[in-house]
Amino acid sequence: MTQKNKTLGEFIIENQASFKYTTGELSRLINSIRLAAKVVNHEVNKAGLVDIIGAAGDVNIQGEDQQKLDVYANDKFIQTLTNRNIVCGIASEEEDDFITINSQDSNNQNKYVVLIDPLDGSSNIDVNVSVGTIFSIYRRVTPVGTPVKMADFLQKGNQQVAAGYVVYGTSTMLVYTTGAGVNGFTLNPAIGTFYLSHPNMQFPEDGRIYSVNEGNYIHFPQGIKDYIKYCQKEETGPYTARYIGSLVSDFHRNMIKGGIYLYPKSSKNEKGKLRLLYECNPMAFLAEQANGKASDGFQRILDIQPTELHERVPFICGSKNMVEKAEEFMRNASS
Ligand code: AHM
Ligand code: MG
Repeated sequence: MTQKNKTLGEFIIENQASFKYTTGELSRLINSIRLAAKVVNHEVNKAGLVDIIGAAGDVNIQGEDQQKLDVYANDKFIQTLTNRNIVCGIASEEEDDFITINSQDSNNQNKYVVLIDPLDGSSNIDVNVSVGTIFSIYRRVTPVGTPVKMADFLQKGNQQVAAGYVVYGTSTMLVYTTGAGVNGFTLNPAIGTFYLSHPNMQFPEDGRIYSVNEGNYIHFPQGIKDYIKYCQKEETGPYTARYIGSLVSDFHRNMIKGGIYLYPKSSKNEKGKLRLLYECNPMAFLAEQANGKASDGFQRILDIQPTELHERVPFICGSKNMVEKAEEFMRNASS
């Protein structure tokens, strides 16, 4: 069998042995994410057909309107992870607090916590533009057999054991890492199977695409303004601007073609917009595993000690040389 004919299920089993804690639990966890992704994909693809789009009426902890598909995706991921009795806790963008899973069957022996953004880029749902799911997985730090605590979720990104995303795009892909490179799987919707389509994904060292919401330009820090001007200079190229407004899709394109994604802080948004725990950390882990880089402008994202479940952080991520250049502009502007 060639690499490319391999299904995600087969890949997970074959690679289980290379993971340092080989109990099979992490494999089961990724399998359940695979299942939930298929269910959510089915619903996302129906979004234009049925009256599922529009605000559900609730407002999440960030004060944003929830759309029905966000709620649906949140429920499906939580349900799947809970039913399969794999994790001891879940934190989600759509839930104010983390969820404790007390499973009697396993005698509370489950070791993993999952942090998830069930449907990121949700402002794109009603306009038929790609959205995604982002997930991050840690081993708990508190003793098994006891309920999970906040400390299990507030771990530095460098402690992640796995992370990934699903992009519901022209085709649906699941891309993930367990710390041994990044692999991408494409869903064949006819038979509902993910196939290994992008083995060992790597950011090109350099790129020519920059992705940023330039509508916020006047509110950006000087270093970011200077970097954007550098991207636009005749001598530099100029670079191409591509901004979907869906982190997963912008990241995915940049990883394949070479590019940089920036969501800086601004005078409107002192800490930026993106959430450290279930948006930036998993993307940063994937970026590093794919030879890219992720920074808040001054330090490595994965080394930041989180203090709150829903905290935000400025985010610069992509091809290594491009991120380093942006950091250089940030340093120069602040010195
Ligand atoms: P969300 O979690 O509310 O969907 O917000 C996250 C999204 C990212 O996917 C995207 O890159 C960014 O917000 C776009 O924000 P903006 O519209 O401010 O450019
Ligand atoms: Mg989000």
